[in-house]
Amino acid sequence: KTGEMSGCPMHGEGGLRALLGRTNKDWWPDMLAIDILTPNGASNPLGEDFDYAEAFNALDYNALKADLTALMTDSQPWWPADYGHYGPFFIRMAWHAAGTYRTADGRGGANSGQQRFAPLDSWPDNGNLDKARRLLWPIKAKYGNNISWADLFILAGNVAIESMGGPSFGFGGGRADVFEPERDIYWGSEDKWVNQGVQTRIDPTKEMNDIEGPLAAIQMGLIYVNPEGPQGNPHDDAGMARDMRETFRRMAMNDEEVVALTAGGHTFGKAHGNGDASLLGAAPAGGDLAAQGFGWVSTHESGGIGEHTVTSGIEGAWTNTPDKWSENYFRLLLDYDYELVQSPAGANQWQPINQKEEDMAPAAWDPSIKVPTMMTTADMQLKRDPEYRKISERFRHDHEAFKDAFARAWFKLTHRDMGPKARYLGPEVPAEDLIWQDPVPAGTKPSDADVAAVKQKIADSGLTVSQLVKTAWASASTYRKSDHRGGANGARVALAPQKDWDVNEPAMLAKVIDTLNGLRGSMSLADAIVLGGVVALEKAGAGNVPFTGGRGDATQDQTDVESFDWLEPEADAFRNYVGKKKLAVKTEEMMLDRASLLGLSVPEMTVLIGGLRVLGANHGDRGHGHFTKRSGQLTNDFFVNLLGMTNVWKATDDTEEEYVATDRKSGGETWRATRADLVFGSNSELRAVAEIYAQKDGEEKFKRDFVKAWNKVMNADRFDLS
Ligand code: HEB
Repeated sequence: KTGEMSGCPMHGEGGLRALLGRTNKDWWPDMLAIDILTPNGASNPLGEDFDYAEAFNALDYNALKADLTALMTDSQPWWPADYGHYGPFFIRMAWHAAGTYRTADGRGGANSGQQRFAPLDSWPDNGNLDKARRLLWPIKAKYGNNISWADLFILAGNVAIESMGGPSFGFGGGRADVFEPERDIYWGSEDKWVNQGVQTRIDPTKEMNDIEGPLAAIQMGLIYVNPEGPQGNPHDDAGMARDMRETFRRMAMNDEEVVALTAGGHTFGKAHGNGDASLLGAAPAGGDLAAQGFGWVSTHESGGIGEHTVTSGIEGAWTNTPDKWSENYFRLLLDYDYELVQSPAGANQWQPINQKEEDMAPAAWDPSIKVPTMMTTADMQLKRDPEYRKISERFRHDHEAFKDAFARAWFKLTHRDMGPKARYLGPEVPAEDLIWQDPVPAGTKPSDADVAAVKQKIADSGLTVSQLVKTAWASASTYRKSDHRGGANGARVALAPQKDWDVNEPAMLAKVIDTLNGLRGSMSLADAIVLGGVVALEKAGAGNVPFTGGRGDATQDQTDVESFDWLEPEADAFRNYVGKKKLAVKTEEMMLDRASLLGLSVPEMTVLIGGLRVLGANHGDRGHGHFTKRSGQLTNDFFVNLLGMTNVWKATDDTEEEYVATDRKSGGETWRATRADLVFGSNSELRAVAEIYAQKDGEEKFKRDFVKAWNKVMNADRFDLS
């Protein structure tokens, strides 16, 4: 029902499925290819020296909040405020900015201001939020680099809630903007968006009754679910509740959080569908030059603004007091029976039967007119689904509990992708530690003497280079830059669930941890694990390897096991580990994915793979890619042996996961390899980098680069440094 999307979706077969699914070029073939000028994020006009934390700390925070508060009721003729208050609109903007987060890979979310770019700026579910961002522009312009768009979106949502009397749990700044669409995120492979025909990701008639990982929305172009019901069917209550549970679960929200967030959010504002959706023009990314980035421009007589706005196509407010925090959402939901009606735009929605005049909402454009309130099919599940209903009843009778649950869930929703609390900035950061922040107690920096002593003990402990390298890698490599979770700090590799992950070789890991615990003295286990890596690399001939101590150790109580389950790698090319589950993407694509989450460049990824192979870091000590006769020595043998013409490679079977090499002359077997090994010989770009390391003059560079990249991974989560 939303405005038609412009551009032509990919038709026919043969579209690139691969890691990235549909890209902006697929949706908008005419889109200007700015990216030819901006390899590797070089589009940032602020430059490398710009330190957002410093800029934010210099911000006049209270003045900004006061300006935002004033903006809420400063209605503009080009996009008039419903009820004279933009608050609800900004809440929806903030929630949609944050709501793209998915816990499977930590990508999406509000932390880089992605709502400004395609495809998100043009998703049907983000309809008309271009106007919300434009309303904020004078404030962004005024405060400049002291506030990022990404922070401004969330802060505007907070101020909106506060200015309408709603509860707040706090705000942490620190979301630095990027200046281009994130290219590493998979939004799905479908060739249709939600409004172009029915394609739902949970189809109960199909065997795979599950949304493809890592996605969290039910259809392309939606933040979560279809508000009208699964595939638009308003009568499928069970399906609607299932879709809500599953999509919210994928962003780490439980039943109580779903109820609190949805009810709290829909206490405010209205849905827009008073008109003909077919009159809407292209979404921003496909818009005419003259539209200047505005999308969904209507050819309706009034310009399709104010009274005639069409966004979702659903029409009406949820409560009789849509510009104030209140208890009315649950009261209206639970006290009335509802009947199915259609909005003027033809959308399915639910209307109270025999609604009393005082329970009706003021018309958004004229408070003297009373109109019936409504509920979407999704809202109706808070009453119809037995589990959601229990929570709704409880919240209705305990308003304080509802307020607290909403405030906390909103804070989590909007800060979930920011990583540890150490990254939060500003005067409104809540003191309380929250389990989803993965708290790690502050560590103490060990003295040089302690470091030297523990180093010696590790060297004498009998632990091998391979064991120490694998353990340090297991500890640090869970880090993902997408939501800043994971990493070596906290030593969670020694706790459930990580200690039991197959990829970590639990028995070997337990032995190493035990030994390190026995010799580390007052040094944290997290530091000792990383120091173990240093000892191993130096033993392997890496020269001096830097070490920065000061990590803390987390306890099991500080670790949300279920939420760490999501961090388990399904494959780890760096340890040549291919999980038991057959994946839809290729092993080498999984390698790119992990390298991208670790924030590695192509040379960094290449040098790490080559080095880890010869150090013997393979899972289960399998011999694949171990192209060396000097195991445990940090040499460039992997690259030398891979690029020479001595070997002829052949897949061992038609799964094409394992390859065997024979000597071109003798015909005897020489090496075995996985796809993650051979791709450095077959892909021309990776080969070009591998050549640099295989060259005679590349040996020293190889060692230097390896140590640097290794160190980067070990320190990836050290937000306490710098
Ligand atoms: Fe919401 C609005 C759906 C959740 C907040 N929503 C809305 C609409 C719809 C919806 C359809 C309308 C749009 C237009 O304008 O048309 N939601 C929905 C769903 C869900 C939700 C389906 C899931 C279940 N929300 C939510 C949350 C939040 C919210 C979570 C927060 C917290 N919303 C909101 C608001 C609004 C909305 C505030 C209003 C806006 C205005 O007023 O503008």
